[in-house]
Amino acid sequence: MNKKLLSLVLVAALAMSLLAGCGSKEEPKTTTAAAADTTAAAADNETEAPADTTAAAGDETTAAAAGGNTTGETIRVGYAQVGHESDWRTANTKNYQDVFSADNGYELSFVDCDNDNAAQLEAVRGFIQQELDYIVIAPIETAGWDTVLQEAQDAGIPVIIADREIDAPDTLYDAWVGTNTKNEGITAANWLAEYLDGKEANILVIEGSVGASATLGRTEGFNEVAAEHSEWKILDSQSGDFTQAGGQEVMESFIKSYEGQFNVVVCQNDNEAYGAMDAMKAANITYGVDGDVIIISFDATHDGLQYTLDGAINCNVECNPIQAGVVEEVIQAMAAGSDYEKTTLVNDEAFVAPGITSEYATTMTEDILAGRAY
Ligand code: GYE
Repeated sequence: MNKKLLSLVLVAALAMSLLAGCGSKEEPKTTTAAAADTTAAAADNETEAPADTTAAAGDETTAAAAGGNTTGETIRVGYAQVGHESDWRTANTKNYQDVFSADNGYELSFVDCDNDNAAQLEAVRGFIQQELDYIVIAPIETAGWDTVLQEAQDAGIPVIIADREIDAPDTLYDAWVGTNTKNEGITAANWLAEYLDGKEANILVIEGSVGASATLGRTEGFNEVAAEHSEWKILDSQSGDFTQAGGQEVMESFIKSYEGQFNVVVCQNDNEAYGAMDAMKAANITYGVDGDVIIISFDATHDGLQYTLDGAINCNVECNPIQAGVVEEVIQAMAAGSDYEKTTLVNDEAFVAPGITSEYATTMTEDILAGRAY
């Protein structure tokens, strides 16, 4: 069993499938209060798949995952991946390649869709044509899925939506595995309110890719809390496409328009934060715990946490890319004809720079960084 996966905390949702015979009758499971909060927040978010989840804390569980294919026959899985825009994405891809390996009894058809919706639809149609056994999709955007999902269903191929969410009715896919990005946005804003303790915030937001549920969720969650703070002002919010180059470009243009007017930069992933830091450095703007500008980031990848440990990023909200083991567990249950969870949330936490203590986040240490493999 994969060690990393053992450390995942899952919230398993009740969400019974409308499809006869699909879904689990098990109680939802959670290990921490934070995980229960995650579920409750998801239930508030209309655009998200976990809206079906029921917040009920119960038994403890860890992700029993990456156990390998026990059916005795090779299982052919297609994975339509978003692209390779970020360190998070690279880690997610590697995790799928490790879990769905030939040694584990799988044949993985992996397509890097390079953030192109049309390419992603084409990839899924290719999987249908090849009559693969299971299709996994990390959807670039929330919209536009109904037709192709209907095609997969007509072909009798089970579909698992992973990482991000879609707008389609949940009768059109079989399971969903991912993180609650709205809750990540709420955590970031709650931490900021705690840190500022009533002081003014003039905020610039570097959003992720347009139309991605990770962008929509983080924005919605952050804005919901921001709306309760009359002392906060969001000066501007632009997409940096989840890339370092995008983050740098947006930050350079923000500096031109708002130099001297902002004290908070929210980057919706670590790579954007790296680009934003480069742009601020070049403009002699100081940031981090000893600087003039507070930086908030998302993902908490190894390098992002290194910057957090160094005090350059004040707060980094985790998003766990290690999800393939959970997807494999669902596929193994489907193959065995057993019950499985229709919706599985992979839990996230948040980290803050040394010297900061928070009710919403863990203070970074060398040990935490040493334990972060991706
Ligand atoms: O935060 C970002 C990636 O969908 C949660 O996509 C994922 C996001 C992640 O490119 O780095």
